[in-house]
Amino acid sequence: MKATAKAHSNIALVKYWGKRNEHLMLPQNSSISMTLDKFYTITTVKFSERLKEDELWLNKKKQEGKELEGIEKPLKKVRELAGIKLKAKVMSENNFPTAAGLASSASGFAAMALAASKAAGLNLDKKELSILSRIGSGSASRSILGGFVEWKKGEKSNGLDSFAVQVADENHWPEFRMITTIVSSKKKKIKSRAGMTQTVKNCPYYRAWLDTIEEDLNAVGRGIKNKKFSLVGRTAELNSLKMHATMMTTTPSIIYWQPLTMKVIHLIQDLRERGIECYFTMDAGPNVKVMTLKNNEKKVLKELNKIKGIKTVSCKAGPAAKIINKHLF
Ligand code: 2P0
Repeated sequence: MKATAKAHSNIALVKYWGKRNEHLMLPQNSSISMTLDKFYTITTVKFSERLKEDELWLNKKKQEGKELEGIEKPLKKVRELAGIKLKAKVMSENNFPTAAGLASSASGFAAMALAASKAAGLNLDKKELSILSRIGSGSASRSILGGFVEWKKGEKSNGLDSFAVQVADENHWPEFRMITTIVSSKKKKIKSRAGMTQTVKNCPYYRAWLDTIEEDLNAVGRGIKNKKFSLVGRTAELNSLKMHATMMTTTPSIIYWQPLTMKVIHLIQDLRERGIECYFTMDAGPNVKVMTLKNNEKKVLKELNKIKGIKTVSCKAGPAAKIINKHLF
């Protein structure tokens, strides 16, 4: 009863920020993301009679406490669906820094949902996998699918209509680039989950954030389908700034930006003024992601790489989560 899955990370163009149900991980708003080809997690799950407790190994280190607790909900769901009581050993490896605003929980929980369900003998469809991943981490619901993806927030209180659907596959827009800049790979002090709770509870502008979401979803969804780069880039950049504005104005205030973050942001604005079209987006961390098209990729990378202390990785739209044959143990 062992299976291994590979799932890619994703970056949101319209961000998920805030939950309406923290237990079921139901979001306040729908979101749209791009699955990334270069960043992924590989996870092997084995159910065995020999295990007394569930075990989690992350990047070769055994995990306890909160990290271990985090996998209990999705594992419980898999056991329920498969009608088994066996404990599981979960081993997971990322090819990128964990907890640095590069959405390791997205690829991690998507890979785990797929591997665990397969190891338990289940054959879940994309919708069921997306819901199972969501129970582990909201953004993981989007990493089940490749290309450009919308996580529909749903209306039901049981969460059965809160899952991701594909907007366009990974071959739809081969010119689109998402350049990740890593300005810091330190673990962040405030995790997304706590940041969201704090924002929903204490930010005076949270309602205003929600009021602009539908418009952003429409613009980005339409922009992706029709390959309107300016529309997608402009809307995604502003959406990210609006999300950060809610973080900054909650109590206590959450400011993820570092001096290098500002340098990248100003460079992007400067490049735009010089006619090189590019836009930025940021998640719950100091790293900036830069959207551009293939014809400007080299120029943008060259300018970004002049900034001392940052690393860049240029990504295209990546594939859906899948089962692979090479196990981690
Ligand atoms: C996103 N983020 O849409 C947003 C933008 C961070 C900023 O999804 O509590 O790790 O596990 O559901 O999915 C990161 O939050 O939070 C995230 P949980 P998650 O990508």
